[in-house]
Amino acid sequence: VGFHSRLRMGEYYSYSVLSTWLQRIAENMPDIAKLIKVGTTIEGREILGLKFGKDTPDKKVVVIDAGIHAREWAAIHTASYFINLVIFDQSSLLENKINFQIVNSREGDPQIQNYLDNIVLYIIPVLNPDGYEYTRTDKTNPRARMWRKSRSPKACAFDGVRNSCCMGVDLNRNFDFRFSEIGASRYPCSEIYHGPSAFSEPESKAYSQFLASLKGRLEAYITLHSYSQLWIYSYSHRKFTYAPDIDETRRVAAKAVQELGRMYGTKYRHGTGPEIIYAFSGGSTDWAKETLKIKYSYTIELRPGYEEWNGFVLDKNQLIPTAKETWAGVTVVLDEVTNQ
Ligand code: ING
Ligand code: ZN
Repeated sequence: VGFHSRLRMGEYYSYSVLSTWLQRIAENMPDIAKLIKVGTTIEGREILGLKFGKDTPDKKVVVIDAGIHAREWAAIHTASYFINLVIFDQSSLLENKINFQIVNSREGDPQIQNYLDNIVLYIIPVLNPDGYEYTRTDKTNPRARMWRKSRSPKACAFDGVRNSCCMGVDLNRNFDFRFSEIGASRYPCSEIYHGPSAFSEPESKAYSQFLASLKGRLEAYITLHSYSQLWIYSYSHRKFTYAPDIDETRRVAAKAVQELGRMYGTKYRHGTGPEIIYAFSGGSTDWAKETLKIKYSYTIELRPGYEEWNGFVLDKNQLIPTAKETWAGVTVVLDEVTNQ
């Protein structure tokens, strides 16, 4: 437990380690980071995040999240890496101050300093901690690692043959955008079960309220998933259905995937869901785009490419490169918001 509140990157951590880490950062660096509590999960875990930058009412807000789907560990690592990037530079600055300039100065990254001075950035690395813990801990069930949904209690439905009962809701089908229309299932045993009604789940409900509380200031919302190497925008329930600012949305997405690819040559495609993978409804970005009128609302599918068979298990040596290139793409959006 050093002053830096550093967590070694390139590793996977339990939710309790990540939670303690977020708390330490907020305690050690109160000028830079504040702990935020989005809500409580069905199993009683706190959904925690950090708020970076001094909050004044005129500042624009950006929210980045990950881990709405339990098995998408690379996304959780990437969000954690973003936190590490922001605090690493800041902690070296702070340490210099605290040690009265005795320590050699390592300049903070001016780009990150620019964000901290001019916008408010929230990072919530694990939206579905119950599901995440289930994928980590239940070694008795080999399928647990591939769990996607929340851990809400069993619900039952007659599927034509029998009455089937299963746990969990796909939280990225539970938002109040064209709820249950397409690419979602009404059967609780499906991986894409949308739940009994929009925002029936404490996680999605609390998160929607958190995002709604930022309405008017929220300029960008980015949710990290894996995998397929895609940069997805609205709307995804039907082909050729766009928000009025689609040209700007596309322009920034194209620039982001170009910047991302510059680092290691990773190839991303961009488009709406039905343009590049499949149509679906009830997801967080489409809800945010429509309800909160957010300028930039993106779902990012990280490495590996869609041709990979089981990309949810990403080799540890790919974690840092994945996070770094994604940051390069995300800074395109952050720069748009900061400098406009
Ligand atoms: N993918 C997203 C999902 O929730 C998605 C895919 C997002 C499709 C946004 C269209 C629009 O199904 C993963 N990997 O969860
Ligand atoms: Zn996902």
